[in-house]
Amino acid sequence: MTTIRVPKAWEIPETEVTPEAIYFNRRRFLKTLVGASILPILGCQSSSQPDQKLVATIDLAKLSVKTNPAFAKVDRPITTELLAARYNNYYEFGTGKSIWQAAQSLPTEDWKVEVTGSVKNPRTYDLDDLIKKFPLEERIYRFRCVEAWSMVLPWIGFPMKLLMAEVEPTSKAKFVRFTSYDNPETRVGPSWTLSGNLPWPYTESLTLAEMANDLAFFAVGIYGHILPKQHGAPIREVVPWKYGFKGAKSIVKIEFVESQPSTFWHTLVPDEYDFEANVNPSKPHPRWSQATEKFVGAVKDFSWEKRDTLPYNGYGEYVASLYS
Ligand SMILES: Nc1nc2c(c(=O)[nH]1)N[C@H]1C(S)=C(S)[C@@H](COP(=O)(O)O)O[C@H]1N2
Ligand SMILES: [Mo]
Repeated sequence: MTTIRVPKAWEIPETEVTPEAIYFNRRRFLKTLVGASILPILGCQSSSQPDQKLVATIDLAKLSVKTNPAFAKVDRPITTELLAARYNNYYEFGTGKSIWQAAQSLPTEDWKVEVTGSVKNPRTYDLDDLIKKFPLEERIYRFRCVEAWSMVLPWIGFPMKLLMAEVEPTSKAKFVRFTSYDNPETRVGPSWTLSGNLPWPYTESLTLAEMANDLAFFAVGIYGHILPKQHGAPIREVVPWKYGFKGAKSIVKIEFVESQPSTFWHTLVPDEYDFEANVNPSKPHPRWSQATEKFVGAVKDFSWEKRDTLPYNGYGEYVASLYS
């Protein structure tokens, strides 16, 4: 086996550092780490208008989506659309942040979501039915990745509790598990690490009390459009009081289960990615502090503005009682 030189931290452009991916990147996937940074790409854009290739054809405006007044504003600006659309974590499409083009190969036509397990009404939904069944609303939420960067994103979707009411989990159900789309033949992300095979497909889980919380949301759109593929089209979880990895993208299966299921990051590195993963400034990640975060705001002054991390990412009034 040939040895690949591991670059020192100061040799890696800041915007490409992906601490979550360190396990895959170190030896085998170094190339994606040192690829083009996001800054030159953004520099080519003369305005902050989104590239039409990034946005989908169905205009959610036609469905007269309104902003939920309870979640209409946060204390910082909404991240510029183009920036949010080109700085992503979606490891099925690569371990760097610039996966937006690779993600365009995700096949989203005729999408189905299977709801199964301990539920009274198991059912497979066509995505169109889901979108029509539940009233869509816009919510402006903070977003906090465990890697200590943050954004503010205008999601469109519906509260998870509406789906719960529809399918009726049984009294035995204690957790819900979300499974992302995965095709090992087209997946460009890694399939193994030094510690063994990666636990694909990507899975995440919540307790039923968390799923029933007002904040827990299924997003089918963002910035007024249906979700671009790199954000997890056509449907993803959004749980803003938890670190970003808890929000599985491109969901194909929702399963109600009786005991805590295995999940992707927690299986891979349990002491770095705990199951609960609530945003907590006073609980450092084993490899870095969580006391502050770098806020990705506007393109014109892309500056990684440093901010204090908020307990529960600022959503304590909604969720703190779940954990007392
Ligand atoms: N299927 C899948 N879902 C995923 C991920 C992933 O790699 N695969 N990455 C997670 C992580 S670590 C983060 S921070 C968010 C990023 O969401 P965004 O790219 O839409 O900002 O998606 C989460 N959901
Ligand atoms: Mo993340």
